[in-house]
This record gives sequence, structure tokens and C-alpha cells, in this order.
Amino acid sequence: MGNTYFFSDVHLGMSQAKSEKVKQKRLLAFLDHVASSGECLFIVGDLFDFWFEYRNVIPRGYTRVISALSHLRELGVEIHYIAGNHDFWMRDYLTTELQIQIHFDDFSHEIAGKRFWLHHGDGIAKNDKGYRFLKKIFRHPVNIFLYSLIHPDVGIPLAKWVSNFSRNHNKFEVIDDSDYRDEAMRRFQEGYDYVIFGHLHSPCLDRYGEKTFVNLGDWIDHYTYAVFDGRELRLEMWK
Ligand SMILES: [Mn+2]
Repeated sequence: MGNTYFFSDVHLGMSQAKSEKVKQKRLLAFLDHVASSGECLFIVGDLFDFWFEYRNVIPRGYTRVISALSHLRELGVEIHYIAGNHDFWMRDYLTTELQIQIHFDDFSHEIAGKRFWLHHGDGIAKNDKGYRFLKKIFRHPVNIFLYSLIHPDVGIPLAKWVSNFSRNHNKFEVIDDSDYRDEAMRRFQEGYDYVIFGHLHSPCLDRYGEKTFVNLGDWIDHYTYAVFDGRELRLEMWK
């Protein structure tokens, strides 16, 4: 069987033109690698730093990445997208155009007899009440509809600003992943073998006996991803 790949928090479109180009280049090379050896790809949230999808308009700047994903689909690679806190505004574009399966909360999946539980990681921290409230507002269909009435040339820069706000909000969180580990312990007890998060932008892989806890890191500072070959899961850095 082919490999299963996992990555998160690329935040395309967040940086200056130059580093954005480097990042996209690296990501495209990685997706090429997935094309050569992958059977399944999990994007564990926040691929785009902002993505507000209108019924007939999608944001510009991501053509190559979207066509690389499309190429993977043509090769028969299954793609799952676990929505993150920058992905409130996805509609059906990726699903209908590329048959990417979008999951707005957690998602569980079995590969080679192993059970995986995946979640972007937003709202997992117990002290994140303010964020959970914001999430309800951002995800509310009425609010999304009202927002979609704003012209994209106004709405998209505004979305970018909101998404910056969302990042700044996270920046002040200390990297304390104890609530994530608590959540993982509960999932391990339910019988999951692997619990995989993103969101904290801080890569780590820890084993608890037969069980494995992973944070995928990001593609801002770390360029990390996980790969499962059917026997073991490794966290690696894309060179
Ligand atoms: Mn996030």
C-alpha cells in the first residue's frame, strides 16, 4: 500500500511575496513527493491563511497549489481536509471541483488496522472560551451569508484582517499542550492508536506505550509533516 501523509498550518498567503513564493515552491515539491508515494493525504487545517469562498468566486494566489491537489486526485490519492480556525468559510469548491473530503470537526479513520483520530486543534485548550464563542459567530450560516454579500475586493481584504486577528489571538497562547494530551488520553481510551493535531505550530511526536500523540507543526517555521507507511508513523521535516 502507499503512504499516508499528514500536514497542517501552511497558512498560504500570510507572508510577504518573497517568502510566500519559497513556501509555495516547497509545498509543491512536497505534494510532488506525495504524488509519487502517497495513497492518502490529510490536510489537518489552515492550508490557507484566509479563504473566503463566494458561490462563484474563490481567492486568487493559489492556482498552482490547487492544481497540484487536483493532480493528486487524478492519480487516485484520497484527500481529506480537516478544517481549522482559518477555514470557517469553505463552501463546496474543494469538494465539488476536486472531490476533497472536508471535515469541519474531528475525523476518525482506520488505516491498516490502526485507528486515527484527527482534529485541527482549535478550541481544544480549556481556557479558549473566547475563541469558541468567536467560532460560533464566524461559522454561523446567517453571518456567512451576510458576509458573502460584500464584494470580494472588499470582503477578501477584510477576511485577511480577521485572519490576522485570529493568528494574533493564538500568538499569546503559551505553547502548553497539556489539554491536547488530555484529549489524546481520552481518545486512546476509546481505542484510537494515533491522535493527530495541528494548530499549535509546534511539532512533536510522543509515544504512550502502543499509542502515539502527534502535533504536526507548521509550514511557517518548521516545514514538518507526518507519514504513515502502514506500520509506523514518523514525523519528518521537508528539506
Ligand atoms: Mn490553526
